[in-house]
Amino acid sequence: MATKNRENGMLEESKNKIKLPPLYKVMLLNDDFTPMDFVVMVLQNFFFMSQEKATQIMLKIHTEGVGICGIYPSDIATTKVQQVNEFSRQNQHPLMCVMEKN
Ligand code: NFA
Repeated sequence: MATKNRENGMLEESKNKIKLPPLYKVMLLNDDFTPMDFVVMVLQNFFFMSQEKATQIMLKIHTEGVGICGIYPSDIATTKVQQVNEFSRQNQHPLMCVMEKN
């Protein structure tokens, strides 16, 4: 609610509101060539998933075409996408990591 500041009469619309940063979904896309084990390794090493969780998400991507790896602020999401894509290219796999506003 807009209230008036006692000292200077300014409106204090946002004084007590906590501003949350915009969040981005970081996702992996399915392809026909990247080995399943490599995707599981990426999910464990870059997104800190257990073997079980990583396998579950990898199979979801494999069957549905896309899966969410995590949800992060812009700078962290951007870094994850760059690191995963660079790692995939270094290993000659076409795996694609993308981000999308949540
Ligand atoms: N579809 C890939 C295969 O059959 C596995 C895969 C899963 C690739 C998830 C990319 C993402 N080898």
